[in-house]
Amino acid sequence: MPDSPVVRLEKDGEIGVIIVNYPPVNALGPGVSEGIIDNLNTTNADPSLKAMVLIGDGRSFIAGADIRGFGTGRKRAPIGQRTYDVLDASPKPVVAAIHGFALGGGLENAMACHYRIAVTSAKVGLPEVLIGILPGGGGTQRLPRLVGAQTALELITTGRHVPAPEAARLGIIDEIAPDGGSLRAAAVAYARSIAATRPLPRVRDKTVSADPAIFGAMRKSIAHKARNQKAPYYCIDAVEAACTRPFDDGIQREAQLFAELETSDEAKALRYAFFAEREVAKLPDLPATTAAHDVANPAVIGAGTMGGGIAMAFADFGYDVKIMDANQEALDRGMQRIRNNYATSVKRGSLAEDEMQRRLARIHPVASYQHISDCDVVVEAVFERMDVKQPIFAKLDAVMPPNAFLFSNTSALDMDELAAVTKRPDRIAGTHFFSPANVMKLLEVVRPSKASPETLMTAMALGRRIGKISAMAGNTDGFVANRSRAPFNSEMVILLEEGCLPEQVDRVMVDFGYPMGPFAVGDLAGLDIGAEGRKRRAATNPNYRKLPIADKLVEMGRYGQKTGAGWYRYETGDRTPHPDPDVAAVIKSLAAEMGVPQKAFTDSEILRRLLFSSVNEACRILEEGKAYRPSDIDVMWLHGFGFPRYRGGLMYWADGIGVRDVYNQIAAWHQQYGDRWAPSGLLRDLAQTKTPLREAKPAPFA
Ligand code: 3H9
Repeated sequence: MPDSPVVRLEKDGEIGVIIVNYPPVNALGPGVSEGIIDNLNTTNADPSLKAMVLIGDGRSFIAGADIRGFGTGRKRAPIGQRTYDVLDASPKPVVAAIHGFALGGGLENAMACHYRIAVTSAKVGLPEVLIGILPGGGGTQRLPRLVGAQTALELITTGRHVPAPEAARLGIIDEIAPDGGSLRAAAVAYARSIAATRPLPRVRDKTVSADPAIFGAMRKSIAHKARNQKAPYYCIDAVEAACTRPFDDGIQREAQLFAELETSDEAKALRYAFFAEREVAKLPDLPATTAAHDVANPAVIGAGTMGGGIAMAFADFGYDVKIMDANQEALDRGMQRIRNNYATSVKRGSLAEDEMQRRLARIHPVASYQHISDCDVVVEAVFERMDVKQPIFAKLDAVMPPNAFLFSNTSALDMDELAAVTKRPDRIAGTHFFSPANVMKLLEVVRPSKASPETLMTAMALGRRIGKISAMAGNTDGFVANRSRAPFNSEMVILLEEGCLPEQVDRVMVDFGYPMGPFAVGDLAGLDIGAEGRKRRAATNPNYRKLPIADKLVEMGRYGQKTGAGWYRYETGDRTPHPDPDVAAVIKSLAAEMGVPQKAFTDSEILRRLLFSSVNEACRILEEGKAYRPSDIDVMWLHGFGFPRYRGGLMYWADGIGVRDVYNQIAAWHQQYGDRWAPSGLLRDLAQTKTPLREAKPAPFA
C-alpha cells in the first residue's frame, strides 16, 4: 500500500479507509493531497475493495489548506489533478467521515466525495474570507449546488462554522453518525450500504440558479463591513459564476479570482493576524511543564457594568457563577442590568428566549463573602481605586480557600500593591476585560511580580474557556493595551487644538476601517471615565500633557450619549452622533486662548498623528519588557479597540509604511512638539538596522 507518512490506507473488509494524519488539525500540508490521491488510486485498482472512507486521525477531519504555504510560491496541482477534481471522478464511492472540523479545503474535499457522514459535534464551513481569500478548491461552485445560492453566499461571505445538525438540514451532510459510537465504524457501515449504488451522486452534476438580483443585494448589504476589502466581493463573484456558468467554467473563474487574492495585502495581513492570535497564547518564559488549573466555580465581586458583563461571560460559556456587591440594592440593580442586556439580545434575535433563561439561571446573586468561600476563582470588578480594592482583596484572602485564585479587573492600578495585602501574592493576577465584557474578545492578563506560573496559565486558559483571546501584559500603568493607546487618545484631542473637528477625525478613522470613530466611541463609553484617569495622571506626573478641551466638555456636563451631549449632540432616544456647533465653538475659543496656530490637516496626517504616537509607545513597552511580542500588541489592538483586521494590527500596519519613515516622522514631530514625541530607543535601533517592527526583540518579560 502506498502509505505516505501523512496518509495511510487500512482495509476494513471490502472498504478501504484512507486516513489523514497531519497533526495538529490535519491541514493539507505537504504530501497530504498527494497521499489521498495515491490511496484513492490504490483502492480503485484493488478488486477486493468496493468503496472507501476518507477520515482524519486525531482531533479533526481536515482543517483546510496549509495556511503557512500561502504566498510562498509552493506549487499546487493544476486544475484537473487536484483532490477536489479526482475524488468524485472515482468509479468507486467515497464517503467523507467528519469529526472536529471540516473547514476550507477540508469541506471542499468532503463536498467532492460522493457522500458525507458526520458526528453531531462536528463543524463545517468555508472560512477562507477570514484570511482574505476565497474557497479555491471548488467550494464556491459546489456549496451553492448543495444549499442554494443565497445560503452559500451567507456561509462563504461570513466564513461561519456550521454545526453538523444544521449542515445536515442544509444538505451539506447526508447522514449524522449515531452518538457515542465510533465514527469510523459508522462510516464503514454507511460505505457498505451504498457500495453498489450507481450512478454515483456528484455535487458537480447538480444545477443551481438564482435570481440575479440577490448578488447585487448581497454586495450592498456587506458594503459597510467589507469596505477596503476585496475578498468578500470576490466570493460573491465566484458564487454568481456558479449560478451562471457550467461547472468547469465556474472552477476556472474561481481559480482566477483565488490567484488574485492569494498575494493581496489584505490576505497577507489577515494571515499574519491568524498566526498572531495563536502565538499570543504562548508564554515562552514559563516552565514548559506548567499546567493551568481547571477552574470550575467562579465568583465575581461587583455587580456594576463590568462585573455584570464578566458574570454574563461566565454564564454564556456554561459556568455557574456567583455575583456579589456591597449591598442588596446594588446587587438588584446589577441583576436587572444583566436581565435587560440579555433581553436586548433576545429582541435583536441574536439569542433565543430559552437560552436566555438558561444563562440567567446560571448567575447566582449572593449577599456575603461567606457564600463565595467555596469558589476556586474570584474576579473582582469594583470601583477603580486602590483604597477600595485593597480591603476587598484582604477580605477575599481571609475567606477564600487557600488555593483559590484572586483576579482583579483593574484597568490600570498596580497589581503588586494589590497582591501585597494578601498572604497569597503568588495566586494573584490581573484579568482586564474590555467593555462590554461579555462581548469584547480581548482579555489582558496582567502579571504581578510574584504571580506563579500556574496562576498565569490559569488566567490565560480561563479567558480562552470563556471565548476570549487572552494576552499577557506587564504590570505597568495602563498595562499594554491602554498604555499603547493612551498617546492616540491625547493626540486626537490635541488635533482639535490645532484646527481639526471631531467629525473630521472620526471620518478619517472610519474610512481607515474602524467600526466607529474615536470621538463617537468616547461618547459611547462616557467622557467622565477618561477625565478621572487624566486627573490621577496629572496629579502624579508634572510633565503630563493636559487636554483642556476634553476637560472643558466634562466640566460642561457633556459626558457623552448618556447626557445627550459629548463630542457630538444626540436627539432623545437616538444614538446617532450629530456634529455640534457648540463643541466647535469651545474648541475655537480654547485654541485661541492657548495661542495654538490653526491649520488644515490631510487625512494621512490625522491618521499618522494618532497611530504613530501609539507605535512609539508600543516600542517603549517592548523595550521595558512589558509584552512578549510586537504581534501581541497587534492582537490587543484588533480585539480590544476594533483596529481593522485586514490591516494586521498597529505594528504590522506601521511596517507597511516602513520603520524608517515612521521613525523619521516621529523624530520630526519630536523637534516640533517636544518631549511627548521623543522616539523610543528601540524604534531608533529598528530604523537604523531597517528591522521591521514586527521582528523587534523585546527585553525579557519584566
Ligand atoms: C483553504 O482551505 C483554501 C482552500 O480553499 C484551498 C485553496 C486551493 N494551516 O487554532 P488552533 C495550526 S484556507 C496551517 O490553536 P483550535 C495553528 O496555527 C484554510 N496551520 O486550534 C496552530 O499551530 P500552533 C481554511 C494551521 O483547536 C495549530 O494548528 N481553513 C491551520 O483552537 C492549532 O490551531 C481555515 O481557515 C491551517 N489551515 O482550532 C481554518 N489551522 O500550535 C483555520 C490551524 O503552532 N484553522 N493551524 O500555534 C482554524 O480555524 C482553527 O485552527 C481550528 C482549530 C478551528 C481548525
